[in-house]
Amino acid sequence: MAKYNKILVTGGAGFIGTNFVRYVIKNNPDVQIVVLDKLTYAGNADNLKDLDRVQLVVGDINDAELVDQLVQKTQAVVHFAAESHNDRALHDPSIFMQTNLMGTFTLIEAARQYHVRFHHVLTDEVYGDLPLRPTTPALDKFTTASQYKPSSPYSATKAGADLLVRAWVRSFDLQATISNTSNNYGPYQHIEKFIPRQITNILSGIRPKLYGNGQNVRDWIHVLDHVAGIWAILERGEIGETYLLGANEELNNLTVLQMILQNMGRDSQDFDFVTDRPGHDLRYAIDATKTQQALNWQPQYTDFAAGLQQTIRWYQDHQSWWQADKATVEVNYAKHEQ
Ligand code: NAD
Ligand code: TDX
Repeated sequence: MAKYNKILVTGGAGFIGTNFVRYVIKNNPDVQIVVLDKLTYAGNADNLKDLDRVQLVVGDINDAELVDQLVQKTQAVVHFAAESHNDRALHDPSIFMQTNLMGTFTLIEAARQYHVRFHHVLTDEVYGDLPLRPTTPALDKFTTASQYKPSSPYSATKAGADLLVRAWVRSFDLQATISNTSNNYGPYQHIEKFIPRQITNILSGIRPKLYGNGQNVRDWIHVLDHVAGIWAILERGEIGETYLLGANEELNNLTVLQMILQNMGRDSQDFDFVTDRPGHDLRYAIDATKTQQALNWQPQYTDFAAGLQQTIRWYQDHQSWWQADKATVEVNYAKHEQ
């Protein structure tokens, strides 16, 4: 029996939300899920249409009346809904303020009123970045002791939203847990993001695009390990605690791109260097030891090359899922890339 069997999932039609809903429904026959999703460019109702015990409510987390109605009928809220792409935030941050900050405020107000468990899905980007070559142990990996020091408009809104959650825990006894996770990869990720963008570029006859010198490092975790971690937190996490989820897979962007090229039978030099992202964070790395010990959670997708290969195959096999968006995504990128 699951601890919570009526769950409200915000942003459940996006990348990680979809994988979470599919994982929970598959493994828990007693759980019913309501998804609240605005279906922005990043949400896709088709991701969920084959699932029983899932109801999709198309709406905005800023709609306080709708949020109130849904939260009072649930036992737990898992909050994924966000504007999630750094490049978009750099060109138009306003919607990030509205969705990430005000939307989270709307949800926690309802969760505290109805004494509903709340889980906040966060990113390691709230900690800012780490140097490429750490000079002290404190600069080696993020831990729960690291300070929030966001460097981009996106991560600043996520950090701000989390400061609200933490204040609501302290001041109003909000029954919340928090997870900070590193870069996810896997099926259903929007093709604006690094890995699916490059895979779909190659499938579309477009040369992959690498920002700056390609030396920036990301710490990759398979999305199914991430969602299993969130489920472990819901089931066994302590109220008020923050859990770091990561899989010890630090790689620079050039290496990841060359793995994709090689896997898809292309020359390793078959890509373009383009304009760097302004303020581009150098390196992220998560120390998940505490979470592994506290929750008995371990990443299962420990072979990144194999996970990447499965992801490439997913985009090859699901061309109708992404093809209609490809031209628009690339036209938008072309406005700023040289
Ligand atoms: P995504 O962009 O793929 O999906 C976001 C979903 O939220 C979409 O379905 C969208 O329609 C919905 N949404 C947006 N605004 C909304 C609103 N106002 N009301 C209701 N729904 C709305 O994002 P993702 O990559 O799945 O990320 C999910 C969460 O995980 C985000 O909070 C993100 O900050 C966090 N996160 C992402 C990563 C990553 O690597 N992708 C890593 C760590 C944490
Ligand atoms: O075309 C590209 N070329 C490139 O070199 C793109 C789209 C990205 N990059 C680089 C920038 C980053 O160093 O690849 C790296 C990964 O980029 P993104 O996929 O945009 O991810 P990132 O900015 O690291 O943020 C992601 O992880 C943390 C998610 O988008 C966030 O939602 C999450 O919080």
